[in-house]
Amino acid sequence: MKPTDKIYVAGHSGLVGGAVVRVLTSRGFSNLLTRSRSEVDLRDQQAVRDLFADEKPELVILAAAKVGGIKANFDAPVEFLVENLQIQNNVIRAAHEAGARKLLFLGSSCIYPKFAPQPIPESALLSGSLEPTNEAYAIAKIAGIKLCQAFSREYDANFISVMSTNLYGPGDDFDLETSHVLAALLRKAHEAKMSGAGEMIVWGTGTPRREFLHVDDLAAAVLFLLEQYNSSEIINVGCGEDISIRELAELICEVVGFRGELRWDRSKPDGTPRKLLDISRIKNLGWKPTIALRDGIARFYEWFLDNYVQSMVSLR
Ligand code: GFB
Repeated sequence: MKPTDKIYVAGHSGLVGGAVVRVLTSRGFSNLLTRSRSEVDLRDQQAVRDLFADEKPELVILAAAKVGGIKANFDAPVEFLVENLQIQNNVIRAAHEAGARKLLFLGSSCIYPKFAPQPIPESALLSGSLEPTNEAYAIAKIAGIKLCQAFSREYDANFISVMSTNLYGPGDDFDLETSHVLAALLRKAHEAKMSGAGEMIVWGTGTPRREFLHVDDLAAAVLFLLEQYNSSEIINVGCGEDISIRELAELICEVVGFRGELRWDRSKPDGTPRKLLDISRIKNLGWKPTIALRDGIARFYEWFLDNYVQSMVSLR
């Protein structure tokens, strides 16, 4: 890759796309192509075709997707399925038609079966039934993987698919209806501390286990794979360790400084019992995560105070 390569980051204003833009910029890539949703709606096939025909990016990072936590996924399966299929079908096809040299498609650990062996190897794909709470999103992402693989086989395209574990970090969603667990609990713990509440509500039973990767680590892995990985076989990216939701809630309370009780809302779903990725494939290539969970949460809390809390204050 050259610093002058034209790289289109689809979804640059999201959690992953934002981190990818930061890492590319910091490593000297100066020819980045980005478009906001109001400029180009990626669900619109003609708009996407026109963008690629006009701009002809050499490299494409497909980080645009409709995403959300367990509740958002469960409440809106139609939108999660249809919008993700539209976005990825449009972008992947247009990238091929416009002659992109390489495309990197971002998937998620929820593509694997609910009861996959742990840690989950890439070979577990399509070996069992999916977790129902995020089946629609998972089916869309599996279709994206298969489309990239089809382009590789039929047209010799260098389209790779990267499966990331649960992410957190700057640019995360803090809306309690749609967010993922880590951002939700950070906000809840902060608000409970500030209001002097005696307890904070956490969904489910606390027993599910999840693996959390700081989005800056994922972005570094994306750049690493863009430079080094040229296989149509999917590849996992995670931190290699998981933690129960109870342990996560306790850790967040400690970092934030909330000393009240946790109250479990068992009417909310637990989702899949465990989701830990086997990251030996990417480790063997020479990549490893650098941000430990406690440090990552502390950094993320600082970002939350400087950005999210500040923006709320200025709205008042
Ligand atoms: O992060 P999360 O929403 O999604 O929830 P998944 C993880 C676990 O945290 C579940 C529990 O067991 C939740 O019940 N949890 C506890 C909470 N308190 C909260 C809370 O306040 N908010 C939220 N959101 N969860 C998503 C998928 O699954 O993971 C997506 O739905 C995607 O498709 C994403 O794959 C990475 O880890 O269960």
